[in-house]
Amino acid sequence: AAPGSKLDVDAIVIGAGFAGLLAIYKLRQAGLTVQALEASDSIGGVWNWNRYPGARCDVESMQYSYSFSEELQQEWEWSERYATQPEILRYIEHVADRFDLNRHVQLNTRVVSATYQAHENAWQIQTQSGREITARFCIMATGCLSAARMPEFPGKEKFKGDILHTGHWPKSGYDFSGKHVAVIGTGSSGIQAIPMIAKTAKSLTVLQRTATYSVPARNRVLDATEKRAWKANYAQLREMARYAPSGTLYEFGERKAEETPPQEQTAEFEKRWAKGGPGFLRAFSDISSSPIANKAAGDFIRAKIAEVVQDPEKRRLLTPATTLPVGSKRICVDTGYFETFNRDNVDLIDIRNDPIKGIEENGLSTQNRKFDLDCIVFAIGFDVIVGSLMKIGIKGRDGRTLKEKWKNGPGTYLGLMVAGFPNLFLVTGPGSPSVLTNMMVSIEQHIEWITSCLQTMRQQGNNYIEPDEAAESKWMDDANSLAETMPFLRANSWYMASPESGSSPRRFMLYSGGVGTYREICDRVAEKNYPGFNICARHTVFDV
Ligand code: NA7
Repeated sequence: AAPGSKLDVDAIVIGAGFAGLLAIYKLRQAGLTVQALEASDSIGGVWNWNRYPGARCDVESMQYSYSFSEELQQEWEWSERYATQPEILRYIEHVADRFDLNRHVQLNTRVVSATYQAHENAWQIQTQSGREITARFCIMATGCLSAARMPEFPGKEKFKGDILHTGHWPKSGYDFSGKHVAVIGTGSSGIQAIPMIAKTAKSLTVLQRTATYSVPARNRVLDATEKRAWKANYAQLREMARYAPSGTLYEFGERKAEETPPQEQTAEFEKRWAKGGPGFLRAFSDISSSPIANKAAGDFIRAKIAEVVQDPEKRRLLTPATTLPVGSKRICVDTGYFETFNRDNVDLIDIRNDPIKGIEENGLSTQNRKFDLDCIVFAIGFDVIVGSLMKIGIKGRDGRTLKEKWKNGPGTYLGLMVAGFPNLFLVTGPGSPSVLTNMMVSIEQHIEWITSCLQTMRQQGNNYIEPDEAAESKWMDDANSLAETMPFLRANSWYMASPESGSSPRRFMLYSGGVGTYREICDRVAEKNYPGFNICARHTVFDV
């Protein structure tokens, strides 16, 4: 900590995934002392927990990596277009070693509470083992898709077989061979795991609540020429990505689908389908803004599913409803997902109409059927965006918890800070572009902004920062109004704060104006000396 301070460190970072490790690197570079606390026995965050078969990133590997070191980005060799979980984890470990970050990380340390102490102007962090650490600043690098959701299915404890969650996969792996397996959930994780599990399991029963849009990944080995082309222009391409709508570079279609003749529309969609990846949604400039264009994209995917899936009933069930806009839920990217349902050992159950009744000793029952199982895989997702924050008892300036403060929905200023919670920074939290973006680009933007803010404060002799209630309310209202203008964001999805995530009424949780515009807003706030924030110097018992 600063000379003369009795605090343990200047900044505590909670979590040692991509965000936490970058926070260590940047804050240390800025001259702050840092301690990161990580609940797991290894670093990597979601890439440490999500070890299920088929787990890979759906942002291309050349774009899903750190940009802070030119040497790093030149030297690291990604092997495939979309990196697998083990390769991403190897990358994270390489970065941690190369930049000597591990010595700032304490593993096996779950934080149970973080309490702001006004008389010390510091955060007191308590770990599960009872240790207390004090720091002036606290950075919540806890992830936005990291708190594995596990609703109570009646009878779960009676099950004699194995229960797995994609977001909390055993490090030792799991052998499905010869087993009767059920997978619950068909989001990105389910869609990646299902084709892999089907290859070895004796039988696989997929329990689907909502049919999902998915585009083929067309994953492949990255060839040397392609990598060279990226690397020759890396700095420039990264800069473009920083201002791209979602922080990922695609071939952005400039025409509107609404103004394109049907045959040309289909040709463009075909081209994108053949290329693979979420760039499909960038075929035309109006897919997210025009219901007609959006339906054209949806119809194209529906027709592709119809071409692949042979069984008429499975085909019907796997076809996303025309009332569900494409992109209202994060689009899935798959390898042979729909084809998997042509296998003899794979069955599909519609749990929207035949809901799960309960789990028993030997399997699972829906209202109408019973399944004998050796293993149940929950691919049901996460308590998104706020989940990992809610797991920690965070108590602010007035002794109020973050849970109480957010009981009618989460609120932040710029997605970065919360009124009543001084010196506490969020990364990819509510009110930020977060899961609408390439997470690496968002993480780098947040951490750079926070670091520069703390440096400025230090230069000005300040040690206290808190956003105004008014700035916070306006930010969240504006974010919600912005989302209301985008039809595809009005559909039900985990982009919405719902009563389950503490919000009543339902509200849009994120900033949807694009990562580039968001960056410009944040930069402008910094340039103007932080309007909307109260920044000052507090003299405390801890300072000499
Ligand atoms: P998602 O995208 O939240 O998907 C969860 C899936 O599980 C989805 O199909 C849900 O159906 C289903 N689900 C959720 N709760 C239940 C219950 N209680 N019963 C039955 N089915 C349920 O999570 P993923 O892990 O796949 O992906 C999350 C992100 O992580 C992904 O976008 C990547 O960026 C990484 P629903 O659609 O809600 O009806």
